[in-house]
Amino acid sequence: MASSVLSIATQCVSPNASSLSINETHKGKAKLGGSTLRFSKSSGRISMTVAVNVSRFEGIPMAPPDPILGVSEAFRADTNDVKLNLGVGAYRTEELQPYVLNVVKKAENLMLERGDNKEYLPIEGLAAFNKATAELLLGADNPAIKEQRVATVQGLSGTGSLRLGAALIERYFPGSKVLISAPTWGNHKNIFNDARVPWSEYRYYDPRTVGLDFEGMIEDIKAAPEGTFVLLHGCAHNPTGIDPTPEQWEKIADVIQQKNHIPFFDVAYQGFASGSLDEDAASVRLFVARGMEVLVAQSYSKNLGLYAERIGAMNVISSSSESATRVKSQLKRLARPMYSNPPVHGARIVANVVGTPILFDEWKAEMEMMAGRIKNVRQKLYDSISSKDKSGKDWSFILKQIGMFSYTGLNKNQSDNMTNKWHVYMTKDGRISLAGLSLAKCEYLADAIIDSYHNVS
Ligand code: KET
Repeated sequence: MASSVLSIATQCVSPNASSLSINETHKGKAKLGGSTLRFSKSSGRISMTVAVNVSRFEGIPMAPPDPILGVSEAFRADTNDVKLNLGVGAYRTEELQPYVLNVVKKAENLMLERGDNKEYLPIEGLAAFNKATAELLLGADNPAIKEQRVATVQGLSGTGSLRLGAALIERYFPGSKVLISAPTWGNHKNIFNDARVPWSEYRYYDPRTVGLDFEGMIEDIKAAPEGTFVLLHGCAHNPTGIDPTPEQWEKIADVIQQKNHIPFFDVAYQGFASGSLDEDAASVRLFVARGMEVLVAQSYSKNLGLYAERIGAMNVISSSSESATRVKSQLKRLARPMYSNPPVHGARIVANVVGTPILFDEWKAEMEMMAGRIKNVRQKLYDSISSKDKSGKDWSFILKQIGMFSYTGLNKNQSDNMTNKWHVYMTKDGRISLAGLSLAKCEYLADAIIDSYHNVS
């Protein structure tokens, strides 16, 4: 890198004499071409610094836009009225507006009435939140909770919790690998890369059947060296919207158990897949019921609409309360130098909603409403596409997929056409967020998909 500062020091005989004549009025600073000369004079020594307009950060290259959040930036920059943001997985109303849940507003009012303070939380987060979140995940009467085998630490939403889990792996399982589904949520690989945890992929999606490649998945998990961490999406797999059946989950658990692997669940959509919190946690609970040790990262971004509050948790379910205590102490140790302690606002909202029976019931109703709206647009999109497209292509995969997304099978060029020609913003892997779609826009989207699919290779 080019040096950006040039210093010249001139030794003078007398404090007032100088080989450079400095006019009192220009003392301190002068312009020379595009550069700035700075003078300072002390005890007979005049030093002159030339600050050249070359940044010290010259060697830092431009980062590419984020494949998901970068789509929202591009959407904001588009001035066309027909534009549609189906990039990020964020719930919108039928009017395509962001939605703050009523239970969240009620919980916030409760907090105001109580006049809660803004003291630091402990490193592990709000105790009432940690209790509520583990119970929501595992069921309040889960033996693992009763036996105090669950180490729960409040995290910076799903991402921060995954990052904490990755840091634990890096520190205490050096050399261990994480197996990640192909494809997966765009940020998983970044998280493990930055935590310096090696990863590889297991087969998951079969483009021929537009379904789960179950045989491939099992083979790849079997082939991984013993003690591998297997990253699993608890429900509503992102981006494919394809989940294993309960029977397939049992078989996945069999292989993971046989191979002494460690399951690492990412639970970002509890309640959003089926509309039921318990049903959506069934995969995690099945593994825990077998007595397996499990890592689980949770997020409240989607199911409580708390995207910007950054609230989630890292849970480690261990085989003994002693090891859970030790694991928790280490999670705290990892968190302290990273962000010290987590924010309180979202934690209080979750604790209030989950811990107040009336609010909890209301939350479930609101979640069903959100999941229901997504199901309605899913159906309408399918109806629109299948009535407009005369080519005979089978679009029924749209109905089979679950959760917030539809994995359309559109390739990068076709996805580019969706954006460039139709102003439909989506990720380049062909994923569209149905949570950002309204019934009114389904026909338009159907036209865009049909055009992109048939007219772009
Ligand atoms: N896991 C999965 C599978 C996931 O889809 C997301 C977010 C997260 C974790 C993390 O969310 P957090 O807000 O950190 O709790 N996914 C959406 C948003 C994003 O990419 O950040 C998305 O896929 O659009």
